[in-house]
Amino acid sequence: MKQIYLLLLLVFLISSCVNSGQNTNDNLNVVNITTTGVNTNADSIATTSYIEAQFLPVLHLHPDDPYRPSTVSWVLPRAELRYEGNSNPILKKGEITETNLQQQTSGGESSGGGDKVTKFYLDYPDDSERDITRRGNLEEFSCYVHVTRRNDPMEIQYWFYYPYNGSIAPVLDIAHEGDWEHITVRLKPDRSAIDKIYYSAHDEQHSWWVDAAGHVTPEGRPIVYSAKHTHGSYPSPGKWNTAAPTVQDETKDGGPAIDYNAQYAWRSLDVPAPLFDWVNFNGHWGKPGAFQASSGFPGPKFQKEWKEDPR
Ligand SMILES: [Ca+2]
Repeated sequence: MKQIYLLLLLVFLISSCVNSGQNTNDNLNVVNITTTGVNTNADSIATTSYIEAQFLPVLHLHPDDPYRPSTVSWVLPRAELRYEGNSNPILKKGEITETNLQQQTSGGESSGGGDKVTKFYLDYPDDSERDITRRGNLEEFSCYVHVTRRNDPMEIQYWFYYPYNGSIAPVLDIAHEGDWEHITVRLKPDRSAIDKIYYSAHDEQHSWWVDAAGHVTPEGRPIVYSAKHTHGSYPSPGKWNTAAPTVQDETKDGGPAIDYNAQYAWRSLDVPAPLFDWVNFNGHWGKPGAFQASSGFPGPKFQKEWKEDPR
């Protein structure tokens, strides 16, 4: 059976590429993973990758949302790295790489590692490309995978990266750059199918564990609806209350749908590899706003759900 897993993994790795085929560095990186042989848990990387690949989501985007997802590798060269209070960027547009993003120092802080969110932040310069960057790129996208629980039961997160979160609030502007969203699947004890899906929308009061029945594809993969502008994850089309009394999220059929399995567009964040060094970036993925909801979010590893979703 192990040989089958390894063979399947090899097939995945050979065919793994961001769907435009432009991201050759990612491909090289993934191939390297197979040779490191890192095994930090009871399951081998091959086994874990095999399981992760069984439950890749299908993401339904809102037909009227101008702000689409993309990949980290597409966005980083379009951004600059700044530190709150400094007038000059730490790294200018075109200088950021997946590795150097988390190797900078300023204000007595390092931009990588630890468990504290720092004052570093990514910003899209105010030039002719900013609006293009904010709108994402459906030609190049990926979801990022992280195992939060190995056993009893196994839980796997699938993270989506959107360069920009539009505003839905009529009064309070919650638009911000750097929008990270996720779902989590809880597998049945034999790991053959999904038991429940955690749809993370906004706060814990507006995020839910939902029985998988009715919310999976015929192959048993999770179906996710992304809300217009906010990109909160929901189980179906509709309107959804938020923490703000008169403000609702909306999900809708009729927009583009991303099948992350069909596109072979996914990456594990749990395997050490240079082109995923960015996961250790401890700053914000967008510039600070007037308040938390209007500021760029920290990356997945620096959000509290990274350790475990509410249960
Ligand atoms: Ca959001």
